[in-house]
Amino acid sequence: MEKHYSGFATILGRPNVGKSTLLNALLGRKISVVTPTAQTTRNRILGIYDDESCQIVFQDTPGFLVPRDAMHEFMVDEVRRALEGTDVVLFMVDAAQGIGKREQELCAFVNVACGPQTENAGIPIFLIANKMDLVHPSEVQTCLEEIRSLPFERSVELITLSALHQTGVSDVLQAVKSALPEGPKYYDPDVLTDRTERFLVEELIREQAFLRVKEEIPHAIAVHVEEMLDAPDRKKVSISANLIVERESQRGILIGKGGSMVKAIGQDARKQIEELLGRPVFLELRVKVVEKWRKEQRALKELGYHRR
Ligand SMILES: Nc1nc2c(ncn2[C@@H]2O[C@H](COP(=O)(O)OP(=O)(O)OP(=O)(O)O)[C@@H](O)[C@H]2O)c(=O)[nH]1
Ligand SMILES: [Mg+2]
Repeated sequence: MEKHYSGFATILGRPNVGKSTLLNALLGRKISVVTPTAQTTRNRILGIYDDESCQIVFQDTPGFLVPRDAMHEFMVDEVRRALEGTDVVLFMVDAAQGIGKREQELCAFVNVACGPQTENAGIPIFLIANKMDLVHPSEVQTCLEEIRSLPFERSVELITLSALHQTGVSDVLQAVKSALPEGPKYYDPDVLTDRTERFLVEELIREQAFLRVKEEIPHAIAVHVEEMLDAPDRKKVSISANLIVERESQRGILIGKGGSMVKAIGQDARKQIEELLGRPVFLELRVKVVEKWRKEQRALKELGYHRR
């Protein structure tokens, strides 16, 4: 029988470098939400690639940051746990932005997490230079030299990519495939993610809200699906969800003039959800205030930001 390879490949990087865009491009399906706002992803999300000879469990992670509240601490914890038992690390940087303090910190973090005394000792690390489409051809060499200068404590292979334009995605796939250990399928070949439909629905609603508000407001938004009911003939799904913010003023913004904002969010989220579920959706959205939910463990837990 032919050999089968499998394992976990963890995508890491500071916020906004394009991790979730890469996950979706690798799978050819939208699993993880993407917005121009940094700190869009808050949970570790698995996306499972499967073919005859291998199964790769890609992990999208929240952008690496210095925590300022309990929400951030959860996010960094998700990154830490994603590294536990991973087989490959995909360290992503935004080539157009170059190397900053955050990359240096993340590099140090990876050096420790994959150090010689750890269970990750010796696992392959790929350095992924994303957003190459934004780098002027005359700058490419200098840009890649800077990225290569990151002080990893082992040799790393550099791969250039534009996740948005899907160039270089197959190189990432090939590199991971060739780095995987022999092993069985961990998931049924039909399974695409470890996440429930309910979670994906909440994310799609949050994505639409993020796309419409600016500055600090996106970070104060969470989404909670209260009810998701299939019609008896399974032809339609009724979803009732809350958009949660921290303050009355934010609630006003999300509701918008005469309810126009929440209506627009609902309309676009509904289209996305229908695509996900493959059937018509009735979506009822309300905007609720939960003061300081980002700082309180109980609220975080209720909103799904806790260890699973
Ligand atoms: N020009 C360009 N933009 C990209 C590329 N990849 C991603 N983007 C854009 O960069 C922004 C952030 O992308 P995400 O995939 O959400 O980034 P992320 O690393 O998952 O961000 P967080 O979840 O916040 O950590 C979005 O507006 C993407 O469309 C790329 O290759 N080129
Ligand atoms: Mg993301």
